[in-house]
Amino acid sequence: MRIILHIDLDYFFAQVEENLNPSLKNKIVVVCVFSGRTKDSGVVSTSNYKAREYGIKSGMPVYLAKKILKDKGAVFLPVNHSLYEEISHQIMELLRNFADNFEQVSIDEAYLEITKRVEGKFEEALKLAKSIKERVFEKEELICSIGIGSNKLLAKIGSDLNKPNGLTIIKPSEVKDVLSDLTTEKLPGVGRKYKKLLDNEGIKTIGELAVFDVGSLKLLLGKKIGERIHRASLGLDDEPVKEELPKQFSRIITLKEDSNNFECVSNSLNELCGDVWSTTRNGGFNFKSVGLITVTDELKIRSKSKTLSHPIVGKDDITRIAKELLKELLEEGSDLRIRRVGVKAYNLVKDLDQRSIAIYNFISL
Ligand code: TTP
Ligand code: MG
Repeated sequence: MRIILHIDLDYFFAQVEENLNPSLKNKIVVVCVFSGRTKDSGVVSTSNYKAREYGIKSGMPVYLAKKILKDKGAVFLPVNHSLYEEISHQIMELLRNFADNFEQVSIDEAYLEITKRVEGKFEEALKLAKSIKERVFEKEELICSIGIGSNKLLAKIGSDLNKPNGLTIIKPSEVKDVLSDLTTEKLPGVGRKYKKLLDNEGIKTIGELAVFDVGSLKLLLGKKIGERIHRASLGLDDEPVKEELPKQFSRIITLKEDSNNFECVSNSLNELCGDVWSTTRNGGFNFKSVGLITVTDELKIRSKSKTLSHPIVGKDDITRIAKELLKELLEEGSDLRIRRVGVKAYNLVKDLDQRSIAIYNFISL
């Protein structure tokens, strides 16, 4: 039997905003994609749980959210996507280490196949999930929800059941009990369109769906989808966790104080570069590109990168390049104060043998 863990960060973009500006923590926070046409045109990207109490949802027009939250002291912020992506990378790299097989499915969501690691035992999976939650919080102060089950479908349903900060295990013996009273849209794959078709047939719950005639379901939803949804309603799913090679390795830290002083910031680069170097090498990779990422005191991302024609072969090289990039960056913007600084290695190349390294060393001399 397999054991799969699904993790989804809670109110991700809004939680990042709260962490960057803790005074938001007791406020209603709505993160918006503004279209720029008028002051209020655009849609809600996400919101914190305080906003959700008022019915605020992703995709809702901003003007409507503002109308609902009028006089509630709500804070509306624009999305800062590159920042969320950097934080997402940090979390995904961390999570990869806990998995036999790892599949990231969105900016804040991933599946971890953990069967071998927990020797097929749910009690061990629970312990692992708790330590994952602790590490995610230690690293980026983010809370998340985790679901564990014998396949991806059950793990995903589980992670959604007790949000925020949930941890839900659905053991094989509990599948029927847990699923039967859930409404059909809780089943991954049942979107608004299919829910409506099912509603029209009087099917409201997964339990009702599970006993609905398969032939009629195929006629209603199409052969392939009907079959898949029927199996899903019984908690069945054979989809493997699809391992993908990582695209980059990175580390980012928050400085003790915002700074635009080269010496202060570059001191942190020694450790960051050392870490990135060893994780990349331990993962069996070399890399051709080094990126320097900074988050300014105004929470803007400013980055610079350098790509070489050959893989980087020494720890000193990544540190030297990162420092050069920092120097260039500081020279470009004198008013710039750095709050977070990070380094990434990308354009990864699977391990080189010693002979190729010697040749590259020779070329780069
Ligand atoms: P979700 O995981 O769906 O939402 P969430 O993390 O904000 O809230 P929770 O998981 O606690 O229910 O999506 C992750 C991020 O993706 C979300 O923070 C913002 C972004 N997003 C959009 O920009 N538009 C959308 O319609 C959705 C659903 C998400
Ligand atoms: Mg989420």
